[in-house]
Amino acid sequence: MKRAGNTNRHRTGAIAALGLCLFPVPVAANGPITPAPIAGSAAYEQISGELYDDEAGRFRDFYDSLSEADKVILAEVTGRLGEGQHGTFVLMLMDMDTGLARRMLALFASFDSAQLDFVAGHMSERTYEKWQLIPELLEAEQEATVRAELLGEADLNACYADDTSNAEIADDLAPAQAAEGQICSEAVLGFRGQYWRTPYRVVRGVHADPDEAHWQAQLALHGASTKAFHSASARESQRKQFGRDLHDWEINHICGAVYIGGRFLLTAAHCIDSSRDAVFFAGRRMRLGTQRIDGNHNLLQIRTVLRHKGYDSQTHQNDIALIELKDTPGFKNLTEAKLPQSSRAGLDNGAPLLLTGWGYQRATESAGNIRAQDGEYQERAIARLLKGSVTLRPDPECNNNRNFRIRKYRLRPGQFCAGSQSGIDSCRGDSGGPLVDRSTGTLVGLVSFGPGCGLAKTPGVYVDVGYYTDWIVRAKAAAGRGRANTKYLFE
Ligand code: 4AZ
Repeated sequence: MKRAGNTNRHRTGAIAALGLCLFPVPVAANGPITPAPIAGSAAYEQISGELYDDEAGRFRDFYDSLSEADKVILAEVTGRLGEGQHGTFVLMLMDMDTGLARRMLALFASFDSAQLDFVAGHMSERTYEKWQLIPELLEAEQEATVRAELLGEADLNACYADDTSNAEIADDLAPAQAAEGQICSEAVLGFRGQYWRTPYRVVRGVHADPDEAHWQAQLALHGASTKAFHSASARESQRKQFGRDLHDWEINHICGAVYIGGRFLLTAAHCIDSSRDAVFFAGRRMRLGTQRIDGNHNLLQIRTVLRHKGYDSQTHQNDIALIELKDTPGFKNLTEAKLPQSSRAGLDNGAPLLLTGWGYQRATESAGNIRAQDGEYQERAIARLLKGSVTLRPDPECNNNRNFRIRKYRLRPGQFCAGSQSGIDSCRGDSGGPLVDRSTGTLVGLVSFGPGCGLAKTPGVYVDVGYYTDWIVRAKAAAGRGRANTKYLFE
């Protein structure tokens, strides 16, 4: 019988530790007694059944050395693993240094049953090689850190993979947030990259440099009128959807947006919900001049919104809205994106474009599906802005693309598609955000929709901002004439 992924499991020197007693053994007057494994103990039988004879002998000694509490934990963990993995789990423990094995069991003992379901559930989807990343992390980090990483609750942005200074964006952050900018340990990076496979962002993007894309803005929920999104029942459904409790700042993320100068921004029409004006204006803010969304910094009030009257939620045509702020923003790290003069900013197919956003990061067949293609949960949003490079694609490439055709998607006037060979793509939560021609700082597109995200050879669909040049000019003029705290449809 082949055990699930148990190659390379013997590490030199590790087995020698087994001769030692791992845990206190009850001592009787006439010397140590070794209690036999609980007769009929389902876990013990199950584990032994997956071991070769020599391993089963070692396991018996190991099991005898465990405290009753540790036996319970061992049963709790292995009971949640898959067939063939029970034996592998104890082999991993037995191959470890005794102190580390004790810490492993203590770590698992610290989880409640829902957390154990989560952690063991993910382990059961992974092979022994991936499990090895857990003790490696435990050797390098405090238990609290390992807990957070295993539970998928770690703040992915509390430390960074590179050593680039975060000084520019740190200016805009509360001191507590600015102080977080540390470099991740190798163990943490290895764990995230190999166990969670989350080095890719936007979909397959990387963190934006601190000095770029300063036109990027965010439409966020804010304040008391957003309470419904934070209620116990909302949290419960978020837990079901995302597999964990979300941070408030993640819940508050709605969409991307682009600063175009003065008091104005553009976003996607589908980002503007139909809530009553009083609710909308009290509970929405624009965040500008920062690449981080995990805090209450850089939030400005909205004065009016002009949503394109021709927006069609079926075809996604005219997916554009103009946002007017109450005040002109004065942030240091703010650059306006230039508006294009013509359709597609006059660029040829193949032109490279800079995509940025805080949205979903995993490839998925449907952006409405919280589970990614690999079965993992999506992160609802990422705290620090991500970027990727895509190129402008010819229309027929998308109209003939299988993933477009099976969904009956066709490009309409005012839309274009853009993608990358390596599968860099926008996804849910990036909507309304920019595609910019880096060489000129010209806004070319707004993230709109697409067939899934990051699917092989499948571009995403963008609003052709140049197609709406006239609409934007007229909308800006009309916004000034509109009443404050009012959303308008504008043709
Ligand atoms: C969305 O749901 C979405 N891959 C945005 C962009 C893309 C797909 C979906 C493009 O907001």
